[in-house]
Amino acid sequence: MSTLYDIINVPHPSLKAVANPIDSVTNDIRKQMDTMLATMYDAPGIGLAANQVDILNRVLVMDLAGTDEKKNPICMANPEIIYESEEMSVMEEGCLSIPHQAAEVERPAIVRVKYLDYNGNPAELEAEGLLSHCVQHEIDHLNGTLFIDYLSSLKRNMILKKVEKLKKQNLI
Ligand code: GNR
Ligand code: NI
Repeated sequence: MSTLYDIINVPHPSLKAVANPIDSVTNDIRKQMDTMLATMYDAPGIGLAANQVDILNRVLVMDLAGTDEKKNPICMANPEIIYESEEMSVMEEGCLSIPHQAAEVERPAIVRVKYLDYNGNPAELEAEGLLSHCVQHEIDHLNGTLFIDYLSSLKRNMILKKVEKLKKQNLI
């Protein structure tokens, strides 16, 4: 039986915290990545950052494969954006920590990310489309930023109120 983490929701303070770099990808970090992947698949979602499971280290996981496709897990420690295109892209985003809410977010269309992989080896990923939005969304989490922080305060507060209402109705 594999254990899962609990995903925290707004307004938990860990979602606003800046996560700490890891020294190296140890067996414990690999275990954390495995449990984060299981938690993400269970949710289900296409990405998960450590802050969302109340762990403040710079670890994220992603998998954009569809439910009927072969799994394609991507694990990153200490990710850094080393290139972003001037061209921008707008896409509807959601977040497991802001359940049942979505909004259009504008981000650099293409990014290149440097990170340590599951085996602790340096790696780079160039991403466009949904993967680009996802990896930027996850790195934002590690920096205490949520997609609603890019919206007007009016839209952000509407979303936060809707989440509170769903909680009160026990729908989350
Ligand atoms: O499952 C998720 N879908 C998604 C869609 C568009 C842009 C980003 C994402 S990430 C999100 C899961 C999540 O909250 N990751 O932090
Ligand atoms: Ni999110």
